[in-house]
Amino acid sequence: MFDLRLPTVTLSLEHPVVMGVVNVTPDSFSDGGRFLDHRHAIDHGLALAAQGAQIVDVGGESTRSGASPVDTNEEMRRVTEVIAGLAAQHVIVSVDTRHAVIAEQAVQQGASIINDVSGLRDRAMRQVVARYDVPVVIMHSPVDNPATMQQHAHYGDVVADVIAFLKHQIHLAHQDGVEQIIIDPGIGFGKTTEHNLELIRRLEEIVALGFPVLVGVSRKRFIGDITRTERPADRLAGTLAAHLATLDRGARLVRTHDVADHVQAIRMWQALQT
Ligand code: HH2
Repeated sequence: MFDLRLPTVTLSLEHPVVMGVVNVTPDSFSDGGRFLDHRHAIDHGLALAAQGAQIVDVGGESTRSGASPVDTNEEMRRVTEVIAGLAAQHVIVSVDTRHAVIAEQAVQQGASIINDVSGLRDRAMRQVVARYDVPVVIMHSPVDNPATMQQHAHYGDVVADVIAFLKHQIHLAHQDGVEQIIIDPGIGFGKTTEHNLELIRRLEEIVALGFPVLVGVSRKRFIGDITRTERPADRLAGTLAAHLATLDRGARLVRTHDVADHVQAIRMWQALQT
């Protein structure tokens, strides 16, 4: 059974864990601009925790394809106070960042998990994770900068390629002393609709690597494509169907904007497990 050893508590992954999303950005694809105000972002994070999010993921840079990169000072300004405010209320916070300086500052402010959508490519990031001994999410993306990722949606066998990447990054992480690793196939990151479906269909192959698996499909474009739903906020039903399929295949954590609905669906899903 997996447990995450966090600086203040141990988080069990025996039952599925819901990670709620707070994007402190003007341009995130589904909630951009809603939580730029720090007080508002903290209140939203507290509301997600009250709804049953066991982790609140705070990000200051949109990873949307084509999003403009954010200067690290600006990213720092966006997330620091929000992380500190949530941690002060005993919320377990992960920081969604590709930058070692932000990760370090975030951990000092009370974040207890680092969520790196560039898959720990940066050695400085691996060193921060090792130094503070916090769990890290290693997510697959074909390139470290999401701005250009859709130009790199080319794979032989997408599942095999994602597994090869994850294995390599796990190896580098271990070499640098990183101990607690969560892996993530990076749904929507440099992938077509068919790639995303294939990764979910064959998620067991990723689960078989032996690390807890996190999946985040929340409101993403491929759900819009499959269900013909244009507005991201209208994609909850499709999101839930996909997330429950990932739990069936062994995922331990799901990352979502819609926490209350996920908590309800997962309770039902759990009652049906034998
Ligand atoms: N997806 C997004 C951002 N961070 N982290 C992990 N580990 N896995 C994911 O699938 C993932 C992630 C993209 O979603 P969102 O935060 O809603 O949008 P944006 O990047 O535009 O802020």
